Amino acid sequence: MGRLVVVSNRLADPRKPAAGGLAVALGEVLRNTGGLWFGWSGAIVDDARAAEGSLRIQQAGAVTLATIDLCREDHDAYYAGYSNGVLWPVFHYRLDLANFDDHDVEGYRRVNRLFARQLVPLLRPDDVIWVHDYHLIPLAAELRAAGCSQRIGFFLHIPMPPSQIFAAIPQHEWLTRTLFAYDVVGFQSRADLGHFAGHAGCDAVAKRANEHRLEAFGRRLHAGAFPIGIDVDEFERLGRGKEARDAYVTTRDEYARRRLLIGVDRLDYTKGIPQRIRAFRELLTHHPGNRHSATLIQIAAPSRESVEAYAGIRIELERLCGAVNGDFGDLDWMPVRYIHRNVARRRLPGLYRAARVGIITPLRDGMNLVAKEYVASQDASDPGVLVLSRFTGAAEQLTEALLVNPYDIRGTAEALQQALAMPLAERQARHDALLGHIREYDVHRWCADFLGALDPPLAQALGHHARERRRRATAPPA
Ligand code: ADQ
Repeated sequence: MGRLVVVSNRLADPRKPAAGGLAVALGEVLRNTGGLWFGWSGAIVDDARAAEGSLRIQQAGAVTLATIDLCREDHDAYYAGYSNGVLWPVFHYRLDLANFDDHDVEGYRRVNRLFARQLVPLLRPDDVIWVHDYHLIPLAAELRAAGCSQRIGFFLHIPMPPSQIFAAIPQHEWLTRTLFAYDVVGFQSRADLGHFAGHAGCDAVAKRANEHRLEAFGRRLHAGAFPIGIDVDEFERLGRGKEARDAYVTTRDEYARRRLLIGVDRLDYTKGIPQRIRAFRELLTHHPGNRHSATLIQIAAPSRESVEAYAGIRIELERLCGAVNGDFGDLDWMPVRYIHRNVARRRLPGLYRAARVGIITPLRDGMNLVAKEYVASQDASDPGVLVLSRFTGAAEQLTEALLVNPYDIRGTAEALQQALAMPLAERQARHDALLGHIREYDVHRWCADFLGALDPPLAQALGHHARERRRRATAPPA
């Protein structure tokens, strides 16, 4: 069995629970292959020469973590500039927020080349390389230029926009060409896959051998939809833990006379948080029976505060929440609790469980794992209702949620009313179906399916490990 090498912009120590399901799942595969995880350390150093000599290798159990630093100029152009100032907005259909600057794309190329240069000496001939997300689209092309012939896969965590939007990026032809240096390219949804196949047809004049095989630039590519999931077992375990139970009891008792709605996001303009607050306001306006009762807890973790397009959203949100509380609140009832902070992962299941409605309404989202975490945290005998934007990758699977158009404020408010009034039997039936999808497409299935497409022998061996793990977990004590 070959060794798995994961490359992503940032790393998470897979031993720490705060790392989340993705790191836990990748950590498990990496542990089983004695794998390597390579990425940026998060540190910014003064000059390029210091960055060049900054490779640090650490052992986290059986997993090797290798990181490099970036110099200020590269960081600003690669991370804040091209990745989060061009690719993130355009891939989320926000051409109005994209800041096309030739200077940034040079930095993006430089850092991808630096990643390749630093990674190559660490590679073994039978390694299988899995690259993650929009920061590293051209990495395989750089690795190939450096002589790598290993299997290389790429997974895009964010949406793939339709060709007419993607083509607005001045370097779209180059980006498409570099994607053909991979052996497998994975997307979150069938819609994303369709957009990519359509675009490759235009840009690369790719031939489509079958549903998943594209040919261009003398290379063959397997393109597929691999919807990411959560580690349901891990999340249920967290839910049984002390911190989650405390969070549940405290929240339930504090809001005993209220009906809670919850939103949990990074504070990002793609997450539709202002529209959500407006929809909640509309609910209170048109369904006054909810006043003194419905309470929205909106947790929005600080995110990418150095990127220009993020500056306004915090102020807008504070203003909107303040206006709802000022116009509708009373001495004993505050309609919106807005918390601009990260909540400890161990407490999240308790908060989700205490809320009658999970309101997840991004304007555009690759998948959205909060929606899945909300469902997995519910009490099956008295579950809450998921109100989900139809513009998330999750909506392709979670069709038993109340699907809404987040731009339609009145329509979203009506869905909130429907959720708050939903009879128990309907809540149970919907929850049961949703949990079924979430279990079937969990993060382990995502890993296994992607690696199955990239390197079948590796996936087979890992499948064996996973079966063993499940057998040991369910076996009665000797
Ligand atoms: P994100 O945009 O970060 O990820 P999402 O999938 O919603 O979005 O959340 C990822 C994780 O962050 C979840 O486990 C969630 O619990 C946690 N999180 C979010 N807000 C939090 C908060 N305020 N406090 C504590 N934890 C919080 C990108 C894509 C998504 C895709 C993921 C995975 O944008 O579409 O689902 O990658 O592929």
